[in-house]
Amino acid sequence: LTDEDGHGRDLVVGWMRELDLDVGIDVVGNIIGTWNCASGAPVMTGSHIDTVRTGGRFDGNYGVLAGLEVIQTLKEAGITPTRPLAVGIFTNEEGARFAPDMLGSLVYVGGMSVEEALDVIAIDGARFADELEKIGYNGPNPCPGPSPHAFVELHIEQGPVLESIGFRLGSVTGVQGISWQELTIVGQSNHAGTTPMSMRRDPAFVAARITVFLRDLAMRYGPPQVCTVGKVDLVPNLVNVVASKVTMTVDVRNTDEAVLRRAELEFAEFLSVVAQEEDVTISTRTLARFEPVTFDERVVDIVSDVCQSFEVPAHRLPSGAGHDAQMFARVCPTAMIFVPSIKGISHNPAELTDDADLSLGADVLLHTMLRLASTDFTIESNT
Ligand code: HGY
Ligand code: MN
Ligand code: MN
Repeated sequence: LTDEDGHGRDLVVGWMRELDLDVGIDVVGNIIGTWNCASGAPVMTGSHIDTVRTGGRFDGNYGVLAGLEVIQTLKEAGITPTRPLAVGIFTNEEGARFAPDMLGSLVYVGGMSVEEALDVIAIDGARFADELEKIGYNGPNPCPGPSPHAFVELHIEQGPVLESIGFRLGSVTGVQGISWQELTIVGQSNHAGTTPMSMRRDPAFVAARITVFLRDLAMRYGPPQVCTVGKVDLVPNLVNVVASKVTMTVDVRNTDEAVLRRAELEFAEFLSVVAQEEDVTISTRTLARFEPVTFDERVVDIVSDVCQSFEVPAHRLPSGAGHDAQMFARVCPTAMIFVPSIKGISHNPAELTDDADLSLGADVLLHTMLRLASTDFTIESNT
């Protein structure tokens, strides 16, 4: 919702209009471009064009641009799908400034109220609704939005799996559970030189113990358990002052909900012990909490079949990153297509994927969308 986000939105909306799509903008700024070439609920693809501040060019952008490329290619080839095709750009997928992540698609599917979303306060104190209005994307369309016939998202893997096993395509089976918390640790600021160690109530030390505990927990649990401390703000953040307060974030994820809950419980117990030992207070605030999602087997199979039709087998894997598709799985048959990330790097300007893989992924997206358009999901698959 920065000015740069607004400019990016204007640019992509311009491309949607060049494709003669019907462009709708909703109350939390989601943008849906629809090719109304037929009747019925659309097959929808799409992703996000917001990035983490230090993000790469492909995370999100790739899925949106490939969706537009699919429509342009079909139009130029004179092929009219049997259902409308839609490309969505979902607001605030990253959640790094306004939590939670996937906020736009979550509101779109009715998982968060519009009122609650509009009142979210950013890490820099800005209010969501005000920032959305500033860039002119507080649209008229209501949320929840209409459910698509099916949803498929094309995305870079953002991890090392496909590259490490030599696969060019991934047929994504689901998304792991996500638990984000903000911790506020309050101790006592003091003189760095005169205060004996035995008298300190040092939140910076507690933050370090928390970070070490989370690393140990992830190592003890083993893969796919991951824990990340991404943001630590000390007050007053001065060389010769023992900090009075630390605000930090904790990102804990696992594909298994029961294990994720166990990790959260163990962490909560540790916080109460360390608060007592170090004589500080620790308060927690949930920033995001999404259970693991399993995609519709029928759509996952269609993705795999389409990949096979290109004689490029797809590896089945869960997504370590959150995606807008995990929200659409709540309302319609949904799955994802992955292409490899070189060296598994993402949320980093060095993020990169080979051109050949990018275009192969877009080809798979095109044929998957056509297959979804001609699939009647009301008939229980007899397999
Ligand atoms: O945090 C995530 O997994 C996503 O990039 N929002
Ligand atoms: Mn993404
Ligand atoms: Mn991302």
